[in-house]
Amino acid sequence: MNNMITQNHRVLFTSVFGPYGIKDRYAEALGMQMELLNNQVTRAQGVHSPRQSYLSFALYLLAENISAQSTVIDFPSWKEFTNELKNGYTHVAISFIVPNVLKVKRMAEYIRMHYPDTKILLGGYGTIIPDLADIVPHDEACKGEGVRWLREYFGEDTSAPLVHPVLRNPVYNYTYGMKSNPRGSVLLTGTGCKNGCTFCITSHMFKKEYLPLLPAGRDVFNTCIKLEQELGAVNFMVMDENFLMQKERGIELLELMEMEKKTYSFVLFCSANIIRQLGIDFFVRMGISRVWVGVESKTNTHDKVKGIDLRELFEELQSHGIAVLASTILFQDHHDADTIIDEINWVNSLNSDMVQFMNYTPWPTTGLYEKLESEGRLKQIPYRNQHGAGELSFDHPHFKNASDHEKYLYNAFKSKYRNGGPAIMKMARTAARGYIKAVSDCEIRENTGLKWNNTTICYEKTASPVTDDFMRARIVMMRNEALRYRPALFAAMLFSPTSITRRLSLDTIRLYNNTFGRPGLKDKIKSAVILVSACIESLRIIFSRIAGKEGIIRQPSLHRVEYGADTSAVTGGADAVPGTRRIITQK
Ligand code: B12
Ligand code: SF4
Repeated sequence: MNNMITQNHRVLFTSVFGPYGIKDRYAEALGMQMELLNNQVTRAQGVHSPRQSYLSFALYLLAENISAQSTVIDFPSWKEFTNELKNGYTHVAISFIVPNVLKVKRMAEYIRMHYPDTKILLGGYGTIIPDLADIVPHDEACKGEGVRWLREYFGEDTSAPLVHPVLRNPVYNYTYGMKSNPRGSVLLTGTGCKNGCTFCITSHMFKKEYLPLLPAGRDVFNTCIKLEQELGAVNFMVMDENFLMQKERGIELLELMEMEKKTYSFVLFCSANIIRQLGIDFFVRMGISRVWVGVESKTNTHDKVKGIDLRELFEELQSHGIAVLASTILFQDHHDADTIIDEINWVNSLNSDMVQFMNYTPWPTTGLYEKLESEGRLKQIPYRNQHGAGELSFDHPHFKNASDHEKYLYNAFKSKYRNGGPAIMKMARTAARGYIKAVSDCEIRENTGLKWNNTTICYEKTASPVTDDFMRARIVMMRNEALRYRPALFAAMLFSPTSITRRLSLDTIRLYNNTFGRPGLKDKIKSAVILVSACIESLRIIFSRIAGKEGIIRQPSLHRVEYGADTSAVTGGADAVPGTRRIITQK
């Protein structure tokens, strides 16, 4: 196929239809909300749980990087999806994950019935389903990196530079029920991971390879600039399994940030060994504000955590202002009624700001799946129920009762909350501690003539004292970030679950007062407004529970973007930003 033909194509990119997190004929409620924090990180934290939803990033990335005229619809209702089809498309490309397979089935069957000439392309993690062809009618399925695959499908240049989408992130933001404007964006820097941990679908999906989308530090930096210019964003969520594993890219990015005086900040995934290799000073300088670290298990030690004292590491990160989200897996084979509790207590004792608990899930194509299959231990659990928060899809040696699988998971979240306190209070504490440390460390370094060396990635002695302008600018940013939490602290204390966590909240308020002075009138008013909002939100949660739900289920609304037909998308590239984008309408 050539570009002339591509010009005649009209491609609709879509996510699965909503509502999400509500049990119906197509998907489950438990574990299926379109939110990260409330669904699988601060679950059981009730009113304290920060509420955010994210776009289906792959759709925009794909649409941006082919030259055919394209439309993205993200989070459509069934009606919005069927109405959109009336606009006439030659291809419908659907991104989905395993537990949403019945939604895709409905969408694909509808297309086949009403638009038999339209080609159906599937992509995303749902394509690992072994009997997918029997369930969902489709023409092609992309089982891996989509940009190269789609370009090949449409006969375009697969090696053309990548055009990065410009996306506001998150989609919405609520703190104690108070809505605020999302300010950040997202960086899609690469897919996959070469480590190939046996259970890990994000590695196996990409054949245990890392496939960079933004290979060099300069590509990432240029993309940050583009996102700042177009959205005013300076905080970025980095979608990459282990962004800093490509050390040279990270180091180059920091070098460019320093040269251009850009104190961007990042939220990212990073394994413990990489944090240790790069060192805390690099992390602070880079502006990492939150890091997601897989701890997996106390006994089943993976290479990435081997020999590392995680509690010490987390304390080091937090004392430098970097919030830690630890993630761990329940119901590994060595877990029994005692060891699973030990494991949960151990993870909680690491004192991270947040923990993601997830039930062990053997995803097709992984080493774990093959092992369990060969042992005859896979159970026939419907795909819609394979979301990591419910019944295990394999026979566990010690936990035979399905209700235990849900119960232990829920109780793990509850114990984290009751022992550690609300995540929002913990993150506020971390941010304030980081600011205090950054100020004193910077002062000491300036007075003793220590200067940052981006080649050795550490501070080194120089003949005379130097002013560290970059770090001073970073400190201003850290201060502002810490102060953003302040209005929520009073609500965090009043709604605290136990007397211990209430004392911790009070202590955090004192830390803020000692560091930043007593709150001014504006902050007091904001605190009062948040408190009222928290009371209303609490009542809403109570009503939701009476109605049989775990809490308030929020829905992201339709996000629709049209991309005009143009070959510039495949000849642009990170250096050519921002002129290469082809958006014609957006709502
Ligand atoms: C962001 C995210 C979310 C967001 C979803 C945002 C949204 N609007 O969809 C939130 C936090 C809400 C979420 C929720 C859940 N998620 Co989630 N999520 C992710 C995460 C971290 C990143 C996905 C992403 O955007 N990556 C960046 C893009 C660029 O990469 P990509 O999606 O892989 O897309 C590439 C290819 O796959 C391909 N591609 C993708 N779609 C398509 C479509 C076509 C047509 C083509 C050609 C190609 C193609 O091309 C892209 C570029 O190469 C992944 C883990 C990960 N690191 O990837 C888990 C992940 C996708 N989630 C997962 C799961 C299970 C869930 C939940 C059930 C909760 C849970 N238990 O984890 C819920 C379900 C919510 C729901 N109702 O659907 C699993 C899916 C497993 C599976 N085999 O299906 C993953 C892999 C995590 C894991 N390791 O288990 N999630
Ligand atoms: S290091 Fe993390 S992303 Fe990589 S394979 Fe292991 S679990 Fe997956």
